[in-house]
Amino acid sequence: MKKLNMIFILWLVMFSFASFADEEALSYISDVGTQANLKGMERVKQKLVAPPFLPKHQQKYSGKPRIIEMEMVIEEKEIEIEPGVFVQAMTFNGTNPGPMMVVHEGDYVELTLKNPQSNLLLHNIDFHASTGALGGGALTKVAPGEQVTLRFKADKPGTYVYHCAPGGLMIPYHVVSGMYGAIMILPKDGLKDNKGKNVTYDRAYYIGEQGWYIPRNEKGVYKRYPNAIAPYGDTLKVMRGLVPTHVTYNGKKGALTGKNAMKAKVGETVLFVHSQANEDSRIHLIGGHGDLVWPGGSFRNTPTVDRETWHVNGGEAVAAIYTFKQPGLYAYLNHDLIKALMLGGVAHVHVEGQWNNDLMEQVSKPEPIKH
Ligand SMILES: [Cu+2]
Repeated sequence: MKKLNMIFILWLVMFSFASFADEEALSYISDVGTQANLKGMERVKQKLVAPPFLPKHQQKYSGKPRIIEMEMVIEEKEIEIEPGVFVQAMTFNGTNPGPMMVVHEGDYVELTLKNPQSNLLLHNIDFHASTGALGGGALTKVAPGEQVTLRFKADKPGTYVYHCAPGGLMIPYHVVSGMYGAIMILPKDGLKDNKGKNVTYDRAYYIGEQGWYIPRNEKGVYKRYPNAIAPYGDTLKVMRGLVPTHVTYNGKKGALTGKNAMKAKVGETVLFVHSQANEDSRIHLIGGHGDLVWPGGSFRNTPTVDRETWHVNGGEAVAAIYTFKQPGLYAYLNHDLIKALMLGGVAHVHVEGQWNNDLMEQVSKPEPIKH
């Protein structure tokens, strides 16, 4: 009972602290300002899907701007990020990361966010792609049992993170508990290379990198908790060390390796969108490259070419394109190799096709050194 009271007080403190910034942000919002003109605009429903997949979309869209309606349900749920290691995750639509949204420049995103009664905490959504009201965070606070609908204009083509930001220390706590995802806003006339020539992709994958900060007991065993707020105090202590205990690519160890590896064929061009909502990351495709990488995630930036490793700042999503030229298994990882191989930040791409001996050949097999 005492513990429950503590949780409630804590929740109240966080809630009241959080509301200062919101009141300030909300005080600017009124009916007097510029009105959205949505008359006659087509409404399209987008069915969101679990990563690493993207919802069905067109790479080019030359029509009039549309209102893209989507819905996300917040789920507080325990997930096993590797065998025997559990976290009380907070998620958009039950996955880590949350689903990728795809719209075109000039479209309006109209999101209905539901926080079911079965959850314990207040949540919201801050879209880095949007403008105003703390990225929509001030307008989307929903307590358990509530829903809210936010509309924003997708006027910046690029890939952008969205995340929960309920205020104060709850912001990093919710983000490191898994509550983020990404949106891709495609230019109407499609993606362009560094020379301004159109590029298209045959497949697209979305990888969300997550650092977890899991408390241990006196014996060094990772602790398990009954709900999303119970680990708060312990987790904050681990967070203060700034070093995650685990890093996952799409929510758990093995989510994108082995039989879950991403797939491609020789000759196919693949778009990879990588997001990190908290720590920085350095992406590397072992045996391949970033043929085109859009710095900072903006499609307005000229893509850089032939990258060996590319940076994803904590709080951004970055798109890269690669055309596979050789079959085999590729590791896609954080080239902070400690994070990749000791903490878990790795995915695989399994590529089918014919080997090209012109690009690489084993001239002689390993054998004893000849004198
Ligand atoms: Cu949240």
